[in-house]
Amino acid sequence: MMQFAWQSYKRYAMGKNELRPLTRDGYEGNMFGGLSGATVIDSLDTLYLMELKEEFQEAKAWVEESFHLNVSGEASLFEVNIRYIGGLLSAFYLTGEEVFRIKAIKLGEKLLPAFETPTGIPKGVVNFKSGSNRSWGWAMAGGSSILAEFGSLHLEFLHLTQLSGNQVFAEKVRNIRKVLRDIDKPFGLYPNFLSPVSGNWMQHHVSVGGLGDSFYEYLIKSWLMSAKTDMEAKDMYYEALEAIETHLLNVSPGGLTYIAEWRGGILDHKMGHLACFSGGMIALGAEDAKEEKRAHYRELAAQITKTCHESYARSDTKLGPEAFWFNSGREAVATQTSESYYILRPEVVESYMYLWRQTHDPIYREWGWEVVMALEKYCRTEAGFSGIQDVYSKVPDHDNKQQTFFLAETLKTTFTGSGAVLKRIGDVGPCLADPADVLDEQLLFLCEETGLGDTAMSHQAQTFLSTENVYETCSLAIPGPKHRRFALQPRGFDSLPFVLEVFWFLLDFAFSLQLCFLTDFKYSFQNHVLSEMVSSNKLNLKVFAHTHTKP
Ligand code: DMJ
Repeated sequence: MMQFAWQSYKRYAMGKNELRPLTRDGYEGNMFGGLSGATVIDSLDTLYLMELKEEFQEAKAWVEESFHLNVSGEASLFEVNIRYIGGLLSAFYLTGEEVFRIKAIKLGEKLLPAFETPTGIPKGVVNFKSGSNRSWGWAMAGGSSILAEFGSLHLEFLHLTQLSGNQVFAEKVRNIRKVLRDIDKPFGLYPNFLSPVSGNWMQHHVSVGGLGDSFYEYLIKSWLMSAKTDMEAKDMYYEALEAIETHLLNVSPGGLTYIAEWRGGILDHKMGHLACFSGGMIALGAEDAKEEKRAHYRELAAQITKTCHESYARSDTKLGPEAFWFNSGREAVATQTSESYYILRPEVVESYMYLWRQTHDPIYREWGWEVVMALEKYCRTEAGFSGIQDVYSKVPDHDNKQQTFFLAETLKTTFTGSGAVLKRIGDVGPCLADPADVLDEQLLFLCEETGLGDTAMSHQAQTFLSTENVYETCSLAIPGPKHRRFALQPRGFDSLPFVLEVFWFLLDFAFSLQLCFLTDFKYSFQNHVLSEMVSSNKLNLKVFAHTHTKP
């Protein structure tokens, strides 16, 4: 899927911000101030992590040669930060290539005028030419900054300081933190609109979805990114979550847990697709919560994620709407056509990924696989992936946009949640850190072969070995004298005659890339033990190349 999305973009829109798959051309949009190539830059880490080496080199070459910063339009501070600076920083940390570091810092400097306000709370829009700034016209008549926007700069800006030595970036976001920490909060909640001039809330609308969402995410991730030293971020996160739970959390008559939106004490019983990232966030944060709250947060995360899955399961396409409601006897469905669209968003699969990693419950991979299938069926066009206007119609009405976050987030999250097994087959990682994870004696033998230790058989291992889906596994040719390939065999064939062996070898060698792509996902979702071990780097994949599995 990633290869198809990338190749389509490259073919029809290389260097533009986004691909329009129906018209087969590129689209620049009006959020990036004249910057181009948002898809290239947002995709860098996904390409790298998927080991799509050729494609990554193409993207890198484009950044080196064609990503120009001498632009003069109006840009969204938030969007440029998350897509361009975030993309460049990730690429730098993965590769150490200077080009990414230098361009990230230069671009960061171009955003600084947004912070020239009486409070230091940045405005949403910066003019690259004049260095002036303004708030969005739709944000309280142009007088307000948005919580999710100015609250989602902290991670990148700290790294800009670290990589440049220039303290200004860190100072800007520390000041935002201070304003938010010190201000009075209604019932401990953070409203979405704040005046960058007076530093007062402009309206009491609170949401974990649009306008608020990533502010909360950045708090818990700031805590984690600081190696758990940023106590302020930690405290702010858990306090905010408690207030959200007290005032926004609800359970529907049908038993679905959801986070409503709050308007000065009145609830809108709706949840946006964007709010579905919160299942993953709460799961992530559960680890460092007070002992007595951990199990509760894990359960809450699971319940919210289940609700978001319901919003997908209750549609005809098995993709979820932009917003879904809990009222008038309806639950987890959109109530208006204007909220029935799906634009390739990542939040729901992101929660599946976190929940999978935390619980190892295979249901999250089943759900992830459902999304992959639905994307293939309803969002794939001849020239790339597209959003759809109505998730309740089986006849897709494509919106003609392959969003950058589809490659940067949706596919990456699906991939990392799947374990990404076979693409990393050449890796040599630490094997079997935990003996309880060992699968069988053959694995033991192979682990010894790599010199990595003693093992014992586990219950999980037996479950894995009795999983017949193993036979749907994709294959790759594995180099090295000690390594044989892991054959793609038709179900029911335990050992194949030599001629067929050769045939299968040639077949899967020739088609490995194409074959792997889909079977990889299916395999990964279904065979959770293997996938998890790989994704948590407990397993040397070459071991599995030797593993003989039961039918
Ligand atoms: C992404 O651009 C980011 O994750 C943002 O924080 C909110 N969600 C969109 C994709 O839906």
